[in-house]
Amino acid sequence: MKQNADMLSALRRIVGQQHFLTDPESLRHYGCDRCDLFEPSPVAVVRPGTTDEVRAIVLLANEHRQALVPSGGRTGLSGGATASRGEVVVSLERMKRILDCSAPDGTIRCQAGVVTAQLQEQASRMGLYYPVDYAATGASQIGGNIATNAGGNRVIRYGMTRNWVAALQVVSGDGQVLELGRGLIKDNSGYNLMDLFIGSEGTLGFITEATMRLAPAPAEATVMVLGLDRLEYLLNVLGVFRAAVTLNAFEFFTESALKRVVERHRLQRPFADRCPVYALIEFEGDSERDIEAALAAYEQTRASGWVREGTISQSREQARSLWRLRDDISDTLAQWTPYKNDLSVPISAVPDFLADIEAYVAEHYPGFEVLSYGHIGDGNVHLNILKPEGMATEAFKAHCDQASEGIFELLKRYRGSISAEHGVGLLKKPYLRYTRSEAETALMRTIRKVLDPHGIMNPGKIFD
Ligand code: 2HG
Ligand code: ZN
Repeated sequence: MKQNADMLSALRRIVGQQHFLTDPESLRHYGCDRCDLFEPSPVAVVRPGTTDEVRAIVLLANEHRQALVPSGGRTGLSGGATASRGEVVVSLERMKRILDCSAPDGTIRCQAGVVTAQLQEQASRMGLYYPVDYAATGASQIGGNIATNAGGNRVIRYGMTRNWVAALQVVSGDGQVLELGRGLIKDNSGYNLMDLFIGSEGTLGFITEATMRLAPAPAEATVMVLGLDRLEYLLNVLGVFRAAVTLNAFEFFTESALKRVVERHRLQRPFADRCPVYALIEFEGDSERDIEAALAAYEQTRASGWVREGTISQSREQARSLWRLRDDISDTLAQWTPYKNDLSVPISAVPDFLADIEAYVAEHYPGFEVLSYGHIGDGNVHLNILKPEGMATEAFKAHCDQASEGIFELLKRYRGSISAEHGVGLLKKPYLRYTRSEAETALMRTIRKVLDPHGIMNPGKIFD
């Protein structure tokens, strides 16, 4: 007990009284991410202001074998930033300075606590573009984006966060400050250690600074929402549009998801017709020629019987409103404590996979409301199971955990992933074996041990 008290006072000295928090409200607030299925119970929260302070925290934690949970915007959905076992939460939110902008290199160097939207705004002030985009960019932080290799809405065009990281400064679990990558386009001088930290979910160390690459600013975008009768038609529609326009995004959602979003936010439906499935398409360009090409594609999908109805944005404002129908789904569903599956399969397998999932869900979730939506253009489906009213969270989770095994068996057949973009965290840890072999997990364990010999970095996340 004394040792614990000594450790806590030493932590307080490192960050200063003001940034050492133990009040119940802060412990709750910083103790979890957007996955509601685990109870937060950290012992303290610290908010370092410099890399040196982060390093001092790591050294102290090693000495006392104290578990640390790195904390960014906590918008994650797999419990990766949850502290449920007496950990110390280390929030990077004070480290939010943009350090350097280089137009010739097309990069921004910033601290880990910079909010994604702030990075996007800075890029646009430079006449450039940071393309990783999703509903939570107003709250998520760059360090967290990198630690979870965030994806989102425009992956079919721009790829995941990994593609945009040019260099990192990290404090590894054994307390070394490492500068990884030099921001060079070409650098074949040995193993890429930087890449190891991308998607490592805080298990190898703290990301304290990042140099992010930027893309050329794209032309204005146009958005369409189409109504379909069957999930299986989505891929046919994707094929037609991919050939006709430059796609930025190809998303889908079901009527059950749309209905809840429209009711909750009093949004306008895209058109009067209710269809079982909708596709949201964003393509680059808004010239007459671009629109003509998109409308020709639309006519083709209608003539083929794949699309019943559609609408197209005629202003930035309209494009934004259509995006809300998709982007507001996750937030809308939060009130039902959803159990989330974030699945991906090869694009070619999407139609068969969706049909199998539909049948599986009908059989194994009778009486549950199951909604699907996501980034179907890159093979990613977000399957959300809503908790029935009155059912205890534990019982609900247990049922879903059990039913998930069957979904993952299906996934395995398609060589898919149990976590497309949300990470493994606590939620998907029991299922890692469906995606990673024993040999791979053993190797990951060895790497973790080298960088974090005393197991202080986010223990219990990804694998034990
Ligand atoms: C999205 O695409 C996010 O909206 C959240 O990845 C997905 O809540 C979800 O299941
Ligand atoms: Zn998503």
